[in-house]
Amino acid sequence: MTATATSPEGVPPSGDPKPSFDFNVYLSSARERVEAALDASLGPERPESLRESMRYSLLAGGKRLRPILCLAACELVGGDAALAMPTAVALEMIHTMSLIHDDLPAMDNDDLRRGRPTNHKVYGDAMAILAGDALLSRAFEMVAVRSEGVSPDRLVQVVGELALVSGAPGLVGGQVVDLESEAKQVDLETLEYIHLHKTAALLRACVVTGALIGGADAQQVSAMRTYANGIGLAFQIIDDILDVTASSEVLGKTAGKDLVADKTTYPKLLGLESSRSRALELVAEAKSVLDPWKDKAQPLLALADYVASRDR
Ligand code: GRG
Repeated sequence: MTATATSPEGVPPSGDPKPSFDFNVYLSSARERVEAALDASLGPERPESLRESMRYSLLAGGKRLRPILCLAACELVGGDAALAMPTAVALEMIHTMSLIHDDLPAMDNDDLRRGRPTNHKVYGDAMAILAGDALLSRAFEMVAVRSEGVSPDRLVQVVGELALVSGAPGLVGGQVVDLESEAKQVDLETLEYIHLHKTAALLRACVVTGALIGGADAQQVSAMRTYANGIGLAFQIIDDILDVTASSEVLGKTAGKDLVADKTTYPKLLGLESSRSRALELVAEAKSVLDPWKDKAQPLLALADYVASRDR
């Protein structure tokens, strides 16, 4: 046998077998770390009723896709995910506040979220608005005050990303166009505008901030933006599909709402099958920007597939 020969199992005698990546193990371990950090993230907010309302929604479960994307992007570029955890928590806080406000009677008027009654159903509209406000402020505190070991210039960039995504250029802008489009037939361009702002923008902020904290250069940050736009739109297409194909029980939120509200959705504009193909196409495009990272990209590659194949 020569020095370069492989064993019958195909493993080079000189090296260890390359450990195979197990996405389920990765996901449950990342979720566990995120849940612990979220649990520890709320300080002694007073009054107690505000704290209870904030905790009710923040710790209500959810897939935790956004914080996990942030941690994965940080590791992709060679950073220490622990340094990105306060930002990962901040992103989940922004996401949760947007869900609380989205569910309010003045917006989407929903009773069910993450398998439980919505925040305003339990605590009332005023408290739900205030809990959302407090979570948004706490998100910025997590980054600006509670991040250790990250250089101030990187943190300023992260704060900038969070400000952009939570304002008119991001979630709020998308929500406004969505509200203004109610009961109207909108074209694909408007639909994409809504989803790029309501959904993709926050996913983009997750990978961009994670990469920034991990020390990414401008080219790597730009790759993260492209990746997130693809998975963000795909995420929303799958959301639209699940709204018509899954039950409220499985989704943990009211199914069939788009049909009842006569909303324009991807399945309505393209049909179910073309919507599915479009989502797969977007995910494939998103994954292709990760090519330069080879095996290091396995978590983000698998997260992109997860977005396309999720059932809730
Ligand atoms: C941020 C200041 C500020 C205001 C928010 C209400 C609003 C303005 C925007 C609405 C944003 C919104 C609710 C977008 C929908 C995004 C979406 C598809 C949510 C579902 O995400 P999942 O499936 O949920 O990841 P889980 O529960 O798993 O976290």
